[in-house]
Amino acid sequence: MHRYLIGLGSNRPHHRHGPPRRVLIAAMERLGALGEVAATSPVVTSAPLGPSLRRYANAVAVLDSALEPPALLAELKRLERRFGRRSGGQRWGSRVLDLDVVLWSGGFHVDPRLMVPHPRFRERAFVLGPALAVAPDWRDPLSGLSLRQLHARLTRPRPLPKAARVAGPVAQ
Ligand code: A4P
Ligand code: MG
Repeated sequence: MHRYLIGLGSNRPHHRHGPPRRVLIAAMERLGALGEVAATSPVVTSAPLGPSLRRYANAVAVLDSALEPPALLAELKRLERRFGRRSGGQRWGSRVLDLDVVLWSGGFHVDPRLMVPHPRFRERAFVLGPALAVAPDWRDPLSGLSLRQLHARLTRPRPLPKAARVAGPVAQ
């Protein structure tokens, strides 16, 4: 059995489920077909990163599954298509449903089709915020930091490095 942290995003309504927030709630239910959903986060909304203009709804889910990472990715892609996502659109374009593997209990998984940990999750408040609600102590195998620590780094202003403080204000 493996444990996965799955990131969910949506910035297009679905004809039956409705607005992005409802899409994510429906998708989190459907994840149960792939194993057992141990926890789901609240849904947050944020401005789009990238070219799309529509606001996003994001959430994360903790999924326990017997599937190996490549098989899980194939199922996640199938689920995206079932929610009406078309393949071949613009990268980072608007989408009904995006499912990413953020972390897994096996540490790293590196192949051209699937990189875990997700390469960009450490800079994303819309992943780390929801993740804090469900798995604050899960450690990123790359940095060794917990999700709580990664989130704090992202949201709390940090003091300047000591050298910069000693040097005083920089001339304009
Ligand atoms: N792939 C590699 N690693 C992974 C992984 N860990 N999880 C491959 C999932 N897929 C992974 O993904 C392209 C290919 O990445 C997959 O076929 C898989 O083989 P995609 O979902 O088809 O395309 P994408 O989502 O447009 O690209 P990408 O690079 O996955 O983008 P992201 O990182 O998912 O970012 N702004 C806000 N506010 N909220 C968002 O959720 N999301 C994105 C997309 C941009 N801006 C956003 C948000
Ligand atoms: Mg994606």
